[in-house]
Amino acid sequence: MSQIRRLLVTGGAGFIGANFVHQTVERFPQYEVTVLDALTYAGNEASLAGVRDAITFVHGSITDAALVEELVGASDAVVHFAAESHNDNSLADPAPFLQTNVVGTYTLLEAVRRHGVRFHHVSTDEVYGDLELDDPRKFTPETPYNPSSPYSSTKAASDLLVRAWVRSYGVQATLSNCSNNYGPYQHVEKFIPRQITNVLAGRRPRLYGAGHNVRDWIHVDDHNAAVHDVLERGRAGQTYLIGADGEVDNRTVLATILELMGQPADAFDQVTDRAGHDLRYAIDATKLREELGWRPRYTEFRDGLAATIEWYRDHEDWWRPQKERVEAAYAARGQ
Ligand code: NAD
Ligand code: TDX
Repeated sequence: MSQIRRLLVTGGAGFIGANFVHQTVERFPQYEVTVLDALTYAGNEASLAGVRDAITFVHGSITDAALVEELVGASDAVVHFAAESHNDNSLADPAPFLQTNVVGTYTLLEAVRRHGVRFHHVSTDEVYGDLELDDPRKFTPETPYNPSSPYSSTKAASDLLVRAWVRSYGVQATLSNCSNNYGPYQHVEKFIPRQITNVLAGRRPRLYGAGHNVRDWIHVDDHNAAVHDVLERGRAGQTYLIGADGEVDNRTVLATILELMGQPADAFDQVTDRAGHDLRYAIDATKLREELGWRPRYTEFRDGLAATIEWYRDHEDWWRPQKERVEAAYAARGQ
């Protein structure tokens, strides 16, 4: 049984973090949850509506050492989601990615080191670079790091900081590297919500290049259930890869969205490809499954996607305020 009672969640107003807070309040009511979030363009307090009374919300940055010191000192464990998370933004301006992903993670590590607090670092499969379409291999915890973008290289840097703090200072940390998430509360800049809200707003969906790129989709609730498993039962210093065998190419994802939303199959535009666009990600989650007994609940991507479409249909008030600004920024880049 875990000794954790006071849980600090960084980035809890973002997509995965907010879903994590909802799941935690529901499944683990014994935790006292504090969220630390800077409420950047990607953070939205409305994503915590419904659980707001069950948690403490602190508006602030993980790069604020004094604030982090105080909050970590009052916690038994930290689950670290906060990041600049969008590849396209990192190509346009890498600076905030260095500050939040690298300096912010460093700031948290120094605080957990001083206070002897358990740390879980949430990361991405993108640290491993990409695979050829016909490569039979998937990413494993032993795959060498080879990140492509400013985003993924700063996430790789943050992972390496965590590993070094484990080895050099004995920090009690675990890491997880997950594949592409989908589900409620995902920002409209990301692929799936962008296309769903384009259709809902009467705009044409936008596919980068030929759309042959493959992502390994996992429902956000399955990701977060795995994070809880690692937090409760993972071994300190270990890396767990999280994925649900959900490889689908972008063209097929878009075709499924169009079909589920009653649109013609050709009702989309092909636009300028992403610079350095990773071709394929694929996760081997054997360690997570065998060591911690984790299993995904969303095994039919089409069903999860249909539920996600319904969520965006029902929550226009949540996504609409972001939509125009995001599309204007894409349009300026020819995307
Ligand atoms: P997101 O962009 O939706 O949310 C990020 C949150 O962090 C926002 O609420 C934002 O306000 C907050 N934040 C940003 N800078 C901050 C700072 N300096 N201090 C405090 N808060 C700050 O991101 P997401 O998609 O929910 O991703 C969460 C984490 O999961 C990230 O670490 C990301 O690398 C990782 N991850 C994401 C995916 C995915 O598919 N989205 C997959 C694997 C791993
Ligand atoms: O309009 C679009 N059209 C398009 O074809 C957008 C926004 C994306 N794409 C493509 C690019 C990718 O091949 O769709 C794929 C998915 O794109 P994103 O949603 O931007 O995700 P990705 O770059 O794969 O990264 C995501 O998964 C790993 C998250 O944003 C990261 O935070 C996470 O680490």
